[in-house]
Amino acid sequence: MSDQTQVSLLTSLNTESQPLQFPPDFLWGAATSAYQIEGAWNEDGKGLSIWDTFAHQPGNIWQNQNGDIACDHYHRWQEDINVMKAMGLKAYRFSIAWSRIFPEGTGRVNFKGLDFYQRLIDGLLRAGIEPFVTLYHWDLPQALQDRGGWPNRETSEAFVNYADQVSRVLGDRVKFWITLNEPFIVAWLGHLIGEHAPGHKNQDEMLRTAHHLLLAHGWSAPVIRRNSPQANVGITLDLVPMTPASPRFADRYAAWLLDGYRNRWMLDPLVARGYPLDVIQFFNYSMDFVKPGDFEAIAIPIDFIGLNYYSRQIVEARNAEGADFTPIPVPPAPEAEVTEMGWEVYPQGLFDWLTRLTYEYRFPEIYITENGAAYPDTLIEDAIEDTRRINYLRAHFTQAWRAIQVGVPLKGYFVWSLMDNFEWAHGYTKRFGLVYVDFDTQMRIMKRSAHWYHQVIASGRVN
Ligand code: GCO
Repeated sequence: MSDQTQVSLLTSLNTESQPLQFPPDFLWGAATSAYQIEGAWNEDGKGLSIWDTFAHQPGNIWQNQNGDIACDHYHRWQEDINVMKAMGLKAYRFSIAWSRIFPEGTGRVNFKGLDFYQRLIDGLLRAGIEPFVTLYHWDLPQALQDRGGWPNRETSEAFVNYADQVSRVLGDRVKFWITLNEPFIVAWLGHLIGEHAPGHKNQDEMLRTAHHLLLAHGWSAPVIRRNSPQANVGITLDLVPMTPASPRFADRYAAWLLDGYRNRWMLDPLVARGYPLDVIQFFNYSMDFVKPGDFEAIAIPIDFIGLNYYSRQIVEARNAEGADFTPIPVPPAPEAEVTEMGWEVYPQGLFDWLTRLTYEYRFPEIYITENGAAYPDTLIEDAIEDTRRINYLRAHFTQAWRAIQVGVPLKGYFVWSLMDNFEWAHGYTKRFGLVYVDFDTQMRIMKRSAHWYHQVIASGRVN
């Protein structure tokens, strides 16, 4: 099918009348990350990560909660695989805690840490569940932070060393590798806003962090491929559609700038476009950290892009009349439907990103590596009737299906999250899980949405 035909299909699809049947080999899954579920923060030789440090500092997390125990997945992984089996998951995305493998960030390997992931991966494979491994989901070893963290270019080298060690040991069994999860969030929330570890507020650190993360990605991809012959290597980005608050030029331009700041800043270097010039000029960034050869390294072709999609952002210019185009985020309209995070439910944005990643950026394959919603679930007589989550997922699955119809190479979909967990600065207050976790007893209960998802997976059909 030509691009022309596909694009004209964009407008002619009538989703009402067709059964939403997904391809038989579509990888339906669910996702988690190490710090959010594992607990066992100081067991079996694990070193400290920046999230251990950050969460232990009073005032950073809601009610000073932390991930010391979290879902106790480190001890309950077998039970958790059983839950995945009960749900019929075909794939499971999780992350590896770098400081379990390298307690000091580099140097000595802690084999007990690696053993945990070997057991988990072997267990998944026995259950017929494809492991999707994320190497970095925000928990930098504290020892590397002490040496300057991501703003220090040597951290990218340390990451390559870590990726090398892990892919050597797990590379025979793991076919899907995600180098980084949401590098923009690490740079922005961690180094400019200070809401995430390490809690810094410095624009220069933000830019250096983003660059060194991308370098870590680009440098490690060939190493992973060497160690893991069947490897599919990708990177996961959180992408946000920017909607201008009005059709005025100023608002459209502000939305485009924010798209550059938040989305293109990560996407463009990956496809050999370098950093977006409009953003560099508008914010007057100093780019002295870019060295010869960096862009070539970052633009190494990837096998897939991972898309984390939750919501959109409405944007206006600070002063349209005065030609101050500084992008200002606008809250959702009062009548808009929002999740418990305050995020607008906007399924159309998923379709828009899937088509943009395909037709503008030309990524060969796409996985939705996170999509889901937090709602205040209540346990009533051993059941959780989370109808709103089902509606949220159904609406987004529908957009994914539409995208496949117009030629988007979407290969799989991971719901965030497998189970309720530690939602970063919000602690345990936001429940994203398909599975309910009682954090006092560690009991797991499949929510109604998990049963519904089971049906979707079994039939390959959304209804
Ligand atoms: C992210 C992280 C997750 C979050 C989820 C909900 O993508 O931000 O991967 O760890 O928990 O997105 O906020």
